[in-house]
Amino acid sequence: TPEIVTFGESMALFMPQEHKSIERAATLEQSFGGAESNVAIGLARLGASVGWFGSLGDDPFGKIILKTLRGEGVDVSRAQLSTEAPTGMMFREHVAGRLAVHYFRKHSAASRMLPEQLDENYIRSAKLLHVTGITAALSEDCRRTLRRAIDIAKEAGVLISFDPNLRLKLWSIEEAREVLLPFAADADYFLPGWDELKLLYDTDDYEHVKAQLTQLKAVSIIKGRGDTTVVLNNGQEESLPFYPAEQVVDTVGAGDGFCAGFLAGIMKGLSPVESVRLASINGSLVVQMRGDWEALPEWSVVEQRLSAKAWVER
Ligand code: KDG
Repeated sequence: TPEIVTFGESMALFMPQEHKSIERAATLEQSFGGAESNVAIGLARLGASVGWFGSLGDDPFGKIILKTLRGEGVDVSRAQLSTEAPTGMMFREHVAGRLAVHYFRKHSAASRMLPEQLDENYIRSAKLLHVTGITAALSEDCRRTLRRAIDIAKEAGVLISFDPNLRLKLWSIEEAREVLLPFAADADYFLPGWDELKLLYDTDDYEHVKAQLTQLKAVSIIKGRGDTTVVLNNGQEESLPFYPAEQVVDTVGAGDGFCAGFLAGIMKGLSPVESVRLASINGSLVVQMRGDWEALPEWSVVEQRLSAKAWVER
């Protein structure tokens, strides 16, 4: 079994070349995305042992997603191609300079995931289970599946990492709060963005949020408070600067790249603070190219930047 196991929905992704709107684009470029598979690819490129599973449609999109993940070295032995429902799709475009996302995923294969389909031993024999709040937003069945996977991991002493990945296109903030905060309470590593925390705790007051997070058992990694990441670990707080990106082309996937770097660090036995350094380098590389995961670096690249420590001490 892989050391890190993750699951969720991956979708075909279509977007115009350059920063165009769909209405103005004659052709669309094809890729795929999905927060958890983005993380899995990131981990595999850093040399970690990782498995991703989920349901995809038995269609060209599902097939190329599986083939690509397999080619990246992600274990997909527990993933399924379903003949009952299609692979979900998403479209991204730029309208008036702003990124817009359109989902076509309502009755996708992934949204029909069931707890009974989980391979319990696969989860039990991992060291860490990584999940995100997107899965909880897909359907009642997916929410139960997520709950079950977390319970299996907890019972077996498998570490849990949780990225809330708030997607307000999929559900309301009220619903998200009610469902996501209990999941956060089960996590060993909680990786929210500061913007997400403000919404989840319904406040701009950092001290208040900090007090809430301190009550969780998790090490909390708050991404993007200003241009820093804050590590809250057992009442200790440490702030680290973002690794500077030479150019920013596409910020989608930055959080997943960050997460992959962080978890790779933890699996290598680094401290949470050291893992955030790695995470920050990884995240900064993702934003310099289009697509969610294409620009994720290999370990040698990150290692080189990690040893050039100047940015840490500035
Ligand atoms: O983090 C990037 C993801 O948002 C993207 O790949 C699509 O998983 C996705 C989602 O549900 O929004």
